[in-house]
Amino acid sequence: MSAVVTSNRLPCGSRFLDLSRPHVMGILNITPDSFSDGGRFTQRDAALRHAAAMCDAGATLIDIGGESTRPGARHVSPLEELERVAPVVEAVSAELDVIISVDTSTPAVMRETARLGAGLINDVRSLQRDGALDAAADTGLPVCLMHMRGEPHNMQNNPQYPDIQIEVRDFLAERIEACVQAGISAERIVLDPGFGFAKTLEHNLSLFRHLECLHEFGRPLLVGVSRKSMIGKVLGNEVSERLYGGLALAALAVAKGAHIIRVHDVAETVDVVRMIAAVQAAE
Ligand code: 9MG
Repeated sequence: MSAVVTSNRLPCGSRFLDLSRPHVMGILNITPDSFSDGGRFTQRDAALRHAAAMCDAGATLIDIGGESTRPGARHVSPLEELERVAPVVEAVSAELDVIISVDTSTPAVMRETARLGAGLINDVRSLQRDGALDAAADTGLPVCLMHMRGEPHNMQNNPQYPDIQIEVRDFLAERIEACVQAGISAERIVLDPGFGFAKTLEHNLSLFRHLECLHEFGRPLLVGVSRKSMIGKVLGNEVSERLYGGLALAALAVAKGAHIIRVHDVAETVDVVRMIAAVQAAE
């Protein structure tokens, strides 16, 4: 059982997300070197195969992104982002029974992918780009609002807050209010503290420890920590060695009432989430 939200059904375009249990969201990054050095169709087909494998492994959402949010990533124009993401959204929507989340801050990408079958907008910039609030409102889709200060290229330049819990809570409250003013009802909002975005290790650990505080908004929580540096900093390991650390955090997040866990390693995380859900459902 996940933490209390106002309704147990989140409408996501033509599908619903059942919030009475936790879900795993598989990550599908579409960058030129993600899948192959072949042509556009080759890349689309490889992306579709990867999405299908994640669905088979138990993902109920697939997060498709064409603009990397890693520090130092190259800026991608709206057209380039759309050319990366749109064919994959279209193919996944046609072929797979899954909720498509689009990882974007770009209004044109929100509008076009909604038309092609996306069910959720996942914006790490919380709809702060010009035109993003209106675009998201027009799609009618739910939106994931995430805490971040600055931009991915400078967000890790010595982030400081008097109190990280208050910082994240006040930021999300302000973005919820901006959404409501723009015509996006609170019932369409998912919240995310933004692990690894403009935060030190201490910020990340403290936020995680007090994750329950975010239930005060009564909205579903999304947690993304898969393979992130907070795991590497604690365990002293490389990206390729962070599976167990990520599973520990996934388990903790679900135990603290998170509704959506965004991961690369879907099969392993689904086992963790299902096992916890079984215990939570017991008498
Ligand atoms: C796109 N992306 C990368 N990390 C993320 C996280 O932690 N949360 C969300 N919502 N999106 C993320």
